Amino acid sequence: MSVRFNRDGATTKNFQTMLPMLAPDSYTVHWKAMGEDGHMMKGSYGFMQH
Ligand SMILES: [Cu+2]
Repeated sequence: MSVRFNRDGATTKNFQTMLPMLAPDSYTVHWKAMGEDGHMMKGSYGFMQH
C-alpha cells in the first residue's frame, strides 16, 4: 500500500495528517520538503504498527 500526501502553502515546522487504519506491519515514510531558500530536502524513516 502506498499513500501520498501533498501539502502546499506557507512554511511551517510541523505537518500532521491522518493515516488510514494500518495493518500490523513495518512501514517506511519517504518525505521531501522545500525550504524557504528553495533547497529541496528529503529523507525517510521507518516505524512499526503493532
Ligand atoms: Cu538551503
